[in-house]
Amino acid sequence: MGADFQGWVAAHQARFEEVLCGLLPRAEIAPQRLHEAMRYAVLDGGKRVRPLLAFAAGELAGAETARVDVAAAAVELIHAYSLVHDDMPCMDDDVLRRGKPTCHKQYDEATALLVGDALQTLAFQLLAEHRLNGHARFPHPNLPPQAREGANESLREFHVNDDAARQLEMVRLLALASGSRGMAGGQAIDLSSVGQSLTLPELEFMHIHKTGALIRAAVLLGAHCGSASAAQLDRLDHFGKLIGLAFQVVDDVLDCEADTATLGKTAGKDADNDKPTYVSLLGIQGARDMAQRLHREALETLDGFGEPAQRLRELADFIVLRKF
Ligand code: GRG
Repeated sequence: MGADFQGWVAAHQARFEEVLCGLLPRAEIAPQRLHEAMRYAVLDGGKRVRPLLAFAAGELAGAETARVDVAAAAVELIHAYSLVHDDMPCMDDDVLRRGKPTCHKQYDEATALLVGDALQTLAFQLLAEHRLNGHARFPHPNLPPQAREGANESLREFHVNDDAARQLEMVRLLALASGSRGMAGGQAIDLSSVGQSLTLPELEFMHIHKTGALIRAAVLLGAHCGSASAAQLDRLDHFGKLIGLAFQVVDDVLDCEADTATLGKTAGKDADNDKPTYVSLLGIQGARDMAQRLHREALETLDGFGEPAQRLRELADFIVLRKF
């Protein structure tokens, strides 16, 4: 991974942190504890892989960064909500996430439940309100005065000239990816598969939904912020599907091979919980081979896009080669 790519990642991560900071309700606003817990769950942690995919797809489609910010934030809020709920005792029951206590440990279960609910609805609120009437509403009214003057200055009043139909399509895409035919459905299958032996197609179906759907949506939403053609969107959708699955295969390998400190979450949970994974089905080497194959196929779908797809290629490399 080149220094240029690392610089791109670091710059986007830092800038996006400011964006999220401004879009989340301030902790001083009532209900303070809920807002503080929402900020705890979202800010200061995570690789931001989904937003980075949205930014890279947006670059390919010639989108303004400020426009992609809203779509990327919506996806990341859905992701953060899913992690908060997944960590709760009724699901995966974990105590560590992103290197710090899970939300229900830091606060309490009822608060964690509401954090997830509120992050999910905020995601759709952002997609709906930031693209209306020709102008985005940055800086967000929740921003404190000093932040309005500072970090989000570049986001102020960028012109949004896309039509309401495209905005609606983005809301639809994110809802589909998050709901029972996407992430929540995949999670339901995951919870019911504990102690079961799944076939490879069954495992794939589960992960294409649980993990893949949101990653796929991140790519598509980023591209929708620009001017990708229907044929390009189809190819990007296929790229998102392949790289989303590769992400999960690598996640299964890391769960076996990496340690808790590196992952920032409890390692070895899948085996402890007797969950079917790519490693349990294919062995470590088989899972690694599968990740390589998915990576190769994902890169092939980008053939023909040329230089503008370079960041997507590099992100695909990162997803497969990552160590955390
Ligand atoms: C609760 C509806 C609902 C869904 C939960 C995403 C999920 C579904 C559960 C998380 C469990 C898990 C570990 C899934 C494996 C893949 C995954 C989503 C890992 C975490 O994503 P990263 O590595 O996390 O992008 P960071 O912290 O970097 O954002």
